[in-house]
Amino acid sequence: MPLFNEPLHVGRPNIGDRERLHARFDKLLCSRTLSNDGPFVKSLEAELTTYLGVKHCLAVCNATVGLEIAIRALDLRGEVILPSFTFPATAHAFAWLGVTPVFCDVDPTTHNIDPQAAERLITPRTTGIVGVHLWGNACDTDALANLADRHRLRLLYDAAHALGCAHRGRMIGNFGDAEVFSFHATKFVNAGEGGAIVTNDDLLAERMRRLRSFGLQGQHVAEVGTNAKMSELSAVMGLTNFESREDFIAANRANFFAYQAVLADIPGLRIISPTEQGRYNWQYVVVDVDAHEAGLSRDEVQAYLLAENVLAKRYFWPGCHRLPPYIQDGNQPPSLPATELLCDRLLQLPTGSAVSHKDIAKLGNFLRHLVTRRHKQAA
Ligand code: T4K
Repeated sequence: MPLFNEPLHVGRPNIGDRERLHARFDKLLCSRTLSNDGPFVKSLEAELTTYLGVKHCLAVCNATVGLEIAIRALDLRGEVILPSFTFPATAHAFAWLGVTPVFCDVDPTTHNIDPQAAERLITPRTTGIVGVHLWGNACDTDALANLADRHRLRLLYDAAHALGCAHRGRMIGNFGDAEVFSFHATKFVNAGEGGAIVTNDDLLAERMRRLRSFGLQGQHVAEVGTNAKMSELSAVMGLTNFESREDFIAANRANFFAYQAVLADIPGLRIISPTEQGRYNWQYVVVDVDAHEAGLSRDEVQAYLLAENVLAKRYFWPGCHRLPPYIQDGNQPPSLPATELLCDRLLQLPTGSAVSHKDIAKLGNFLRHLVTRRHKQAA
């Protein structure tokens, strides 16, 4: 018998107040307005604008397409520098539009793009830099802004993980030219599928609004656009879940500290803490596995957990620079030592409102038993 009868997932969706959800769906069905800038999309955008303290918020169908809209609106071409240590969507958004992603190494402590390494990758073809606020930890926004200014580059942030996180007292969403959030099912605030682009730049917002809806300016097609609109169904889900955000954050936070306590003295397992105090969404529980100290590799730990019905994740393995579409013409992938290290060592454990402290205690004790047994075998 596995340790858990029901599988324990990373990314099990949080569900907000069901009564409100049902009431909103009823209203939606009665209204027969299902898309095209409907009232629920507008409400979600208004809520996010206030919460983040930004000037403009555009709800979109998902963060990947949100990135694509921002890429077009910022006129990014040629080469763009971005971290390899991210979900493939970050790189794909560029490659999809014919922009070459140039993969940069990350800072091994923050797991975010290393601005000095980024500077070394700038060529005459570079038009922009992309920071990913991984696990909700802010990038070095000052250094990146400085770099972008000095080289006249655009600066875009993939904030898919970072809703509800602040950097030095300022909400993420206010950095760079634009930032893109994800409301995918696995994010702590989900719309089923969805995302939002935010910016404080009026002209950019106007252009992105056009691009989101077939290039339409009023009734006229002003330029080539796409369809990146969020449906009213997603907005109902997003709005209702957004209202429960503080409950979800509290659950994530309590889970994080429960994991921290239970993993505290297990040799070779170290839980990664947020890089700064203050507002944080705690939506990923990231553990660094030191194979030498633990006596087991990250992949072995993952396999043992899987046998017990725990679907831990290897975000992000392999690094984007090692994915087949980015190894062209038999070229060797670039040397990104910090990225390689993190790709080989990090493991994400289940959290969110579907995970109980009892589950965490059981899982932690299992990991302790696993490492102790290995140490005894080695002695
Ligand atoms: N940038 C970054 C840095 C990102 O991390 C992401 C997405 C994006 C951009 C793009 O955002 P979107 O275009 O998606 O808005 C998941 C998500 O699919 C992906 O959105 C997310 N990042 C990434 C970190 O995680 P997978 O491959 O792990 O998904 P999957 O299907 O294995 O699901 C994970 C676990 O969640 C499973 O064990 C089952 C559980 N699950 C999943 C879904 C969809 C459920 O229990 N219910 C569900 O409905 O990528």
